[in-house]
Amino acid sequence: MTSPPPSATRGPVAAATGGVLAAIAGLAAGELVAGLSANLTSPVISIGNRVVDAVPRPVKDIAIATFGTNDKIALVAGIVVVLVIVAAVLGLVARRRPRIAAAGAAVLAAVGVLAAALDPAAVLPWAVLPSLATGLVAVPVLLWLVQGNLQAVATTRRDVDDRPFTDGDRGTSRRGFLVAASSVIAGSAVAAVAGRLLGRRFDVASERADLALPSPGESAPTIPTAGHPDVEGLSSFVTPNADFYRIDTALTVPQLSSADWTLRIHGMVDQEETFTYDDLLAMPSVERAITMTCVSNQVGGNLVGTATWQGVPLAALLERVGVDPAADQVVGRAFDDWTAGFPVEAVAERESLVVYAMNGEPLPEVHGFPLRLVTPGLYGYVSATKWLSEIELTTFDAFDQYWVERDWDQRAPIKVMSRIDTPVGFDRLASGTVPVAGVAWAQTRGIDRVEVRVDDGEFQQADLAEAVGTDTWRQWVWPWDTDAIEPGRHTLTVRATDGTGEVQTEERAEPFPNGASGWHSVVVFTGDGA
Ligand SMILES: Nc1nc2c(c(=O)[nH]1)N[C@H]1C(S)=C(S)[C@@H](COP(=O)(O)O)O[C@H]1N2
Ligand SMILES: [Mo]
Repeated sequence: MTSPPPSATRGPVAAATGGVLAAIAGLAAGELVAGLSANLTSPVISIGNRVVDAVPRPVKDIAIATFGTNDKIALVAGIVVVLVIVAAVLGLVARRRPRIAAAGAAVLAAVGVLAAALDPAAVLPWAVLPSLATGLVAVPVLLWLVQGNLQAVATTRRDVDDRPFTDGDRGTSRRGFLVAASSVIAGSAVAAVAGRLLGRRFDVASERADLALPSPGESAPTIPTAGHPDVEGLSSFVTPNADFYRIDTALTVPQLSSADWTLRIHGMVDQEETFTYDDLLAMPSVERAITMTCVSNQVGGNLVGTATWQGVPLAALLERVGVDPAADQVVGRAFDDWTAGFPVEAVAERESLVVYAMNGEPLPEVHGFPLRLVTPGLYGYVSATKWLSEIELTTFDAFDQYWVERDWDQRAPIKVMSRIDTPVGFDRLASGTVPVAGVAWAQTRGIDRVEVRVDDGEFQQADLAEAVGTDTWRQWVWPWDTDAIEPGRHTLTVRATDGTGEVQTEERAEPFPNGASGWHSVVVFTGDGA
């Protein structure tokens, strides 16, 4: 029973390439189908979204520590790399085991189908169509590129053409492969570009640009110039929308139309109610200056920003639905089932807002268009649901929000924190007086004092800019006479005291589970040695 192993129809390089091209063709088909409706997502993004929700916290921490806010790009790139490797292997397998390779490709597509079907934002059954298209294209293309015909799948291992190629065959075969491969590449490019162009129809950018906002019943305080010392390198008091940090679990920027947007308030209420975007715009609104902070912000980090936010006080909406006194948690739910929850008392005490405008513009897409929640003094993960579609009244016992399910703290008030914006680390300073300046925040308590020290010296009081309110950061400057100190390497350290007298702790803590703590320091060089 010794029959020689059948020879391959393609060389290994061509076969592996064929596998990868089949994957590309499949994904391009998925992209094309995804472009047909606003509710469809391409397979890689569907899989990526499920990975984001599923990875255990330590893995996520490592990813964020390594890639920072590029973690999304890293994840998508990682998925693509794995896919390319698996596709190449399937190409090699397809030389002798076309059925197994076809089955493997079908399983990959099925992973996409499953990922799309499990997406909480999925509109079923349509959501599985892009991944289905990927499989329906990838499998035949794989067989065609590697085996030269689609019937290969009906052959058994024994049937595979085991006639050794003659030189002439090889030439023909190679030419045939190149022609087939080129047409697959061209077809894929057309499909992918067409899919992207079609998908643009659902971008909300132009709709957003055309929206007219009502003027707020109460405007945010104008920022007194004294609130913003004129020091080069100091953050602007109001963070422009384009510079405002972005943190969320969405791999692509959701494109959600305000035209058919609704906000449903339900759960432990007397009478649930659903508001349209226009309903909310028609209600009395307020505009507030509020500094928002991410719990993942490191000491000295930039996941913090200040904006004016316009919207409807949540208290007014809750009054309409009537809250069951037994409810102790307000949960904001996004279109994709992401959730943030905070104490019911915070709604009135901190003034939670259902927000539709940021710095005088409709909310940018990345910051939650068309609606989001903002609550002063609570880290974003418990308070600031973007792309807000539901508010549910419940209890802390009954429901764990997204990040609480992943072990972060249930209650997360923002810690008092200060940051040196200028000079920056390793600056070489000119002689004379150098302004050391930065920001300090303890939202809802306000900042009462900021102190700076040089090396291990005494803390010196910095000049505080006028407070705009207790919900925003406060800017500070400390003029440093660098001639009064020995030239060389020095460490500047800052600490703040909040409105309740609490002094920012020196004790270092990592962001997990309730926010980083510790003093921010920068090392600089002074004097002639500079
Ligand atoms: N839907 C949704 N909303 C979300 C998040 C998210 O992942 N999904 N992240 C939250 C976190 S952790 C923070 S810090 C803030 C950040 O808001 P920004 O991106 O507008 O700065 O949004 C919050 N709202
Ligand atoms: Mo966050």
